[in-house]
Amino acid sequence: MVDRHRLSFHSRANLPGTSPFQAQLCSLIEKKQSALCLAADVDTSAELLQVAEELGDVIVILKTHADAVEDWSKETADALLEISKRKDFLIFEDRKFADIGSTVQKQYIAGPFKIATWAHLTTVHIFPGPAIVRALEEAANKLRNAEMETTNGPSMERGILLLAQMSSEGSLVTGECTSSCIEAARKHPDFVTGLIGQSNLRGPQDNFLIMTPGVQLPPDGQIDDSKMGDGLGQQYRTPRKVVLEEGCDIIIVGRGILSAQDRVQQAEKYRLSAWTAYQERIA
Ligand code: 5BU
Repeated sequence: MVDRHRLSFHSRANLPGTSPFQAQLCSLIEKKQSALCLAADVDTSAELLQVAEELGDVIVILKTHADAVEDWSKETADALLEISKRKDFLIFEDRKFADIGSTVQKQYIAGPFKIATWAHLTTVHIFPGPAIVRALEEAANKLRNAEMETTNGPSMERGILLLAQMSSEGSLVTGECTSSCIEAARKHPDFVTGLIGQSNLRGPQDNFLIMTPGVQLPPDGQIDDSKMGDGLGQQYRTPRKVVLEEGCDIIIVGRGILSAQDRVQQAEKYRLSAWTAYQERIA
C-alpha cells in the first residue's frame, strides 16, 4: 500500500474514508496548484481585506488572528467571506482553543468574534482532554442544522486542526499531546480536517492533512536554513524541507510574504517552491 503522502491530492480526495471537507480541500489544492496558506498577520481590517484581494488567487487558505486585528467587526468577516468565495480560498482562524467543552462552544459560536460563522477552519489544543473535540463538533453541527433550516440550502463546511506540534523553540506540544491529536483525528474524521504539525504524522491509512507553520525561504544567496528564526522563538524551515523531506501538505507563511516589496511575486515564489517539492514527493 502506498503511504498517503506519496499520493497526489487528487488521489487522496477520492480515497474511501476521506471526509467531504478533506476531499474539497485536496481538490482545491490540485485545482489552484497551490498548497500555500497565508498567515495574514496584519493590524487592521482594511489591510486584511487588501491582502486577501491581492493574494487570494495564489493561496488555498487565508489564516487570521481576529483578536489581533484592532478594528475587527462583523463587516470584516462578511467582506472576507465574500472575497474567499470569489477567489476560492478557505478562511482559517488560528484561535487555539484550550478550555473545557462548554466554554469553547461559546467562544466558537458566540462572543465578539462568532468564529464559526465565518471560519471554515480553526485550531484546537488537545491538552484539556479529547472532549474539546466533541464539544466543538456538537456546536458546529447545531449551527449547521440551524443554517440549513433557515436557508433551506447547504451550509458552509467547518472543521478543526488539532495542534499536534508547534514550530516554536522549546514547545511542549510533543509526545502524548501529539499522539492524542492523531488518535482524535482518527476518531473524528469528519470534523478533524487535519493536524498542525512539523512532520508527516500520518500512518499509512490516515487521510487527515498536515499543515505547517514556521516556513520561510532563506534570504537570496543563503542555502543553509538551519539557523533561521525571528529571535522570539519562531523557527523556520524551507518549503522544500517541510514538503519533500518531512511529508507535510500545506505550508503556512506570514512574514516571509508580508514583508516583501512585491507580495504577489513573493507568494508565487512560495507557492511554486511548495508545489515543486510536492510533485517531487509523489513522483
Ligand atoms: P510567520 O510570520 O510566518 O512566522 O507567521 C507564522 C504564523 O503561524 C503566525 O500567525 C503564528 O501565530 C502561526 N503559528 C506558528 O508560527 N507556529 C505554530 O506552531 C502555530 C501557529 Br500552531
